[in-house]
Amino acid sequence: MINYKDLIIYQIYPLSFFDSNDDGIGDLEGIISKVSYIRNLGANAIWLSPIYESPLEDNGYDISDYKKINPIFGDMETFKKLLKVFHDSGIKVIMDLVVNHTSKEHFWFQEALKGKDNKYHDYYIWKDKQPNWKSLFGGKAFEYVKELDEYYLHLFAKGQPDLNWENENVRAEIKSVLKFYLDMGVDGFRCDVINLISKTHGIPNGKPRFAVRGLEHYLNCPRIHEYLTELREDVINNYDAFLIGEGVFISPEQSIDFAKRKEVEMFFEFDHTNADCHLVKWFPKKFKLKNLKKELNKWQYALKDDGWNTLYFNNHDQPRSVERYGNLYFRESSAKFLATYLFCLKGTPFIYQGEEIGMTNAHFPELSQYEDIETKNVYKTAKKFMSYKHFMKIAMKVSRDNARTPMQWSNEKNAGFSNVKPWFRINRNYKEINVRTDLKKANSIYRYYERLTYLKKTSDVLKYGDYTDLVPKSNKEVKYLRKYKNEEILVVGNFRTKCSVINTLGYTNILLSNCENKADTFKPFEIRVYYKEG
Ligand code: ISL
Ligand code: CA
Repeated sequence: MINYKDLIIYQIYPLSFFDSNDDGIGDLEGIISKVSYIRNLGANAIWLSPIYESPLEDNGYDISDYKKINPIFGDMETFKKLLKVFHDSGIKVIMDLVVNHTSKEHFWFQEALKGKDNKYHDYYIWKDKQPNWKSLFGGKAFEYVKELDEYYLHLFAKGQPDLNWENENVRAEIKSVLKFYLDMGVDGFRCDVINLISKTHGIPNGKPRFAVRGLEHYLNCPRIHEYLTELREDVINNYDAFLIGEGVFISPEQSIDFAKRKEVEMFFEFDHTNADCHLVKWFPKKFKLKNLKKELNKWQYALKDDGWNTLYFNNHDQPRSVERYGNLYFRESSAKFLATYLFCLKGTPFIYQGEEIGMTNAHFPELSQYEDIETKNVYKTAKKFMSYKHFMKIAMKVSRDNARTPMQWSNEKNAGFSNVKPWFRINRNYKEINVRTDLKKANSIYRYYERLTYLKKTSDVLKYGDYTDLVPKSNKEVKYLRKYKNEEILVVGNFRTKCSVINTLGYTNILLSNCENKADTFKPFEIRVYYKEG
């Protein structure tokens, strides 16, 4: 049985990971060639962002054929090879499952457009009159189709029509997709925006003055449990597999509810990503450590006995944490600090490609340099009330493209990602920040992660211990306890940019630390993990 509580999951964004065949785009052979890199880091699972056939309007989160691999990444044989190679190395493979919507190029949608009596028309959500819902990518959530004189729902981009889960044929199709990959040996799925798949029957208008209009009609709506239970009982539970949900605006109580019903083992929550913004990242506020702690603590305490946490700072949608929360002047120590803080909490940790070498935001100054559909769409709305200059100032910090630049493998041309011009710009700092440099250096961020992943995997107290934050209000220090049976761990860190004396409560045995230092005075961004027995 897979114990998902034992996993350390490395997220791969295939477009930007490694190009094996000189077309400037990352691919499956590229991922295969890096298996030892991932194994040596200590990850025992990978999550692949979507690799299915797709027009890539939303970089693969718009699927046009669930049972085909996008030829730019490889083919089904190469995917089977990838599965074997990773499994042979003791690494589980988790795929991304995007079933709230498809691409508009999907055969089902193309058929749906042919007429109201086409079998596939009801696979999507249509209305004669346009409800007032807003898209999560900016603008309206409904798009008019002249030939049908109807509007279809797209919670994301226009090219991502929402599937109608009320239609049992849709559910049967999705189950067949799950079965297809589970039969091949896939170990689980990260389920994209899974708490949005059920909509209020009839698609009524949303509350008029609500910021995200329509939200109350698709967020955790009643049939969600019925749908997920059906997937579990008819398919997933026949395999040794598990689900990670992406839970838009999900609360700890809801996450526990899903876990107790044995529908989704764990969720990506979003609360802690609001430590530097007002609800959505486009309205930034100054980052404060105590705001981050407040949200992480809320989840740590609430899921003490039931449910299970995911631990993440980075993914393909989030700007790079080393500069979002850390400090670029202390890039190495603050990257290690954040990793330690995160990994020693209770839950399954995630590493997003490049995080293990402290990759930073891209800061592209012009909108024309961006690829991300969300960034471009949001600008269309934002320009009505802010200047281009102001928008770009925000985008440089928060755009999803900050996380999507090609992986920096070496200081060679194109950062060693590809021999030809890559599909997307490389971060200018690749000569200094890259894997080769980190592998050569004994105390690099990568080398620190090797120790951290080992510690997490081999320590029961880090996996299962109770958690207590000793300084929840502090913006300057991290200090928390983990306790399990007769073992204790104390994590203590100095979040200041200057040295500081910190009381380590009599603990003396340091298991891991990002500085060679035992003194009472902590260096800037120094963090230590202490251990005590009995
Ligand atoms: O990225 C976000 C904010 O910048 C989120 O609102 C994001 O759109 C939301 O978390 C859903 O994300 C997932 O589904 C999207 C896709 O674009 C994201 O990449 C994916 O992680 C639609 O499929
Ligand atoms: Ca390629």
